[in-house]
Amino acid sequence: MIKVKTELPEVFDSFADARQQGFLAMKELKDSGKGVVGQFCTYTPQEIFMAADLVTVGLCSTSDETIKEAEKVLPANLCPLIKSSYGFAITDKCPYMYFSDLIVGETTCDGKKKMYELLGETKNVHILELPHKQDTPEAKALWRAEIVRLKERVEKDFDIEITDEKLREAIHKRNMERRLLKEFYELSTMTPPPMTGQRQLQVLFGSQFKFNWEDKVAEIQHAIDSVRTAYENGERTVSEDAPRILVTGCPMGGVTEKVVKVIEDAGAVVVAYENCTGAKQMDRQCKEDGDPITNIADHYIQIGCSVMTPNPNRMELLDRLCQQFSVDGVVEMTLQACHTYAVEAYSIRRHLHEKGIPYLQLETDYGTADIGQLATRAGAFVEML
Ligand code: BJ8
Repeated sequence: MIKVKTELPEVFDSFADARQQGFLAMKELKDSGKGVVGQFCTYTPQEIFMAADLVTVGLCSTSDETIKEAEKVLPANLCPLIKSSYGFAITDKCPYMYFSDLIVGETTCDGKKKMYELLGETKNVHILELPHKQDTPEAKALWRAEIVRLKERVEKDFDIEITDEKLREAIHKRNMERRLLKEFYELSTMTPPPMTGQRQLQVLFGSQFKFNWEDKVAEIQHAIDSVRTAYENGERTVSEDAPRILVTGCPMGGVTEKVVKVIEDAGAVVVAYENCTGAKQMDRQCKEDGDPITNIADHYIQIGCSVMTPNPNRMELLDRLCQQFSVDGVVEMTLQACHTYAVEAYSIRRHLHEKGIPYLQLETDYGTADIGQLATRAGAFVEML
């Protein structure tokens, strides 16, 4: 018998508040003497920190709480992710930023790159020089050298040796984490999907703030098992007729969940995320045999972010996910003043148009004033699917 509207709360709730709950866990880790590395970007190879037995935490902010303060220094017409992150740094309002012994930035977009210069005036910052091409020998050599430079910086700052063996073990662990998160979001290939896109996002976003690796993989496995069992028992949370949406674009979490909410309030369901909160970072495995530094470098440089030129890997992943998740439409979320994603939106729209897949671009910021407007546009889009 089909039972409708089971929300499986116990599985999702531990992820829903993970960022908030992680503050206490982070303080306890610091008190126990653990070193902490804060990072902003999916290109940052967490394996290096894991091999050094350090805790890694994502620092990208997801609320507008500190934007006013940041705008005293940064231009108002700048991406909210950059302004908010900088605002949390200068106001010491983010415990993760506060507890980070080392902050790793990267030369992805111009706004972040220049913000890191200012951040370096008050924090211990290391910048990874990310090439913006993926396949030339020069870009690969530069990026491998940057991974070595990061490893050496971590060894120096934390007075620890990172061996190849520890790196291989870290690659293996990160692969397992990626595999499990991928298995989790792939549950939504089913029709109807076993969870809403809001629930899926809670796990993908919240898993970043689980700092004990063993506990994290156990919780993700538990989420997979619980969702699957409930589905097999006939429980349904989503209507079979709900149009299936893939979300692409800038990273999500926190206040930008509003975009998923307006799509789902309009009667559709988000089944997949082709962004840094979702498939962009979980889709591929890092090679485990051979030189671990080369494997790490080769793995990370292939991430299909719009800062790359050209950026074929994004199209490849997008195509594959659209097919695998039987997608009816694609919604791209771009953050205001994110030039690389905004410009690339044209190519994504054209590419999907050629494949006959409807596309909508929604530009937003970290405020809530535009929710009505977003709802109107999402509603019109879902209605025509
Ligand atoms: S790999 S998506 S996490 S750079 S900060 S580019 S929104 S203007 S976040 Fe990103 Fe790494 Fe790419 Fe992923 Fe635009 Fe804002 Fe820049 Fe941003």
